[in-house]
Amino acid sequence: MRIPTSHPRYKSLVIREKLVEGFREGIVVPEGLIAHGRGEAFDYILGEVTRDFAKEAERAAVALMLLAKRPVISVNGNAAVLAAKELAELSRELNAPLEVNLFHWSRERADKIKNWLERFDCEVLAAGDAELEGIEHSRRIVDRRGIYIADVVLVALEDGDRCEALRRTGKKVIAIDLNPLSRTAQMADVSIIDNVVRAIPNMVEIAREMKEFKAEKLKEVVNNYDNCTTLKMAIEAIRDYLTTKSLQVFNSRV
Ligand code: PTJ
Repeated sequence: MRIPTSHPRYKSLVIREKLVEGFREGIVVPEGLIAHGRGEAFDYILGEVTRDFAKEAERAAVALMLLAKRPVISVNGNAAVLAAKELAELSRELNAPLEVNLFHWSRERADKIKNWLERFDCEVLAAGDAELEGIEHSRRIVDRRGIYIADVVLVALEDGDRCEALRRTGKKVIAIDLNPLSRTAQMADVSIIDNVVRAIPNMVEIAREMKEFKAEKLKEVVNNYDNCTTLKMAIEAIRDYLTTKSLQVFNSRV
């Protein structure tokens, strides 16, 4: 479908169209379209911009990935469709492979997503030859060379269960999730309350800058970061955005 650039919700409609195409290609699952709707609603009441607390979290996340011995970027269907090129760029900048990890797993779908990502010149793991303990659903299926042995994992549109399971095995988890109230955001070590379409390109830029930093400086960024503050600020940002909007509506009555 052709969306006129003059449409006030142009960007949002283009993203929806990408997801629908991804669904037709068998990359996005129908549940992914529902999950996107929830994300859109949170983005709306965050003002559809990267807030300062999200930028701070993105900086802490990049520093943590650069300090890691075996960082991995976990990619599901939605993330693959929304930011494939940028995920590949981030993977190269951080020297961290992408790994296809799915809630709705099938060999065919995992391979399809691997091929989709590989078009952008990056290493993609998808062997599904190991299992994480303590998870019953398909997200337990991981790659022996990737998430299984990783010390830091970046996840997007994740579920709380796996976030918890990853942390139990001693891994640090960075989550991109627009909902500051989700179990994932509450469980992660670093919660990036931002849209994946903004967060990943921001992280590519930050990685280019921070790659030059010495380890001490990276550690300082990580140590100065407090995830509870991020979550508090995100919830307050939503509250303040809604208060401002309600006053605007009230003051504009005729
Ligand atoms: O591709 P699969 O098989 O792994 O399945 C992926 C889905 C998305 C279906 C699966 O991970 C799922 O059910 O996710 P949830 O539990 O609905 O969680 C999705 C979370 O991501 C919600 O908290 C949304 O607010 C958030 N979200 C949705 N779209 C975005 C987002 N966060 C950041 N950027 C987005 N574009």
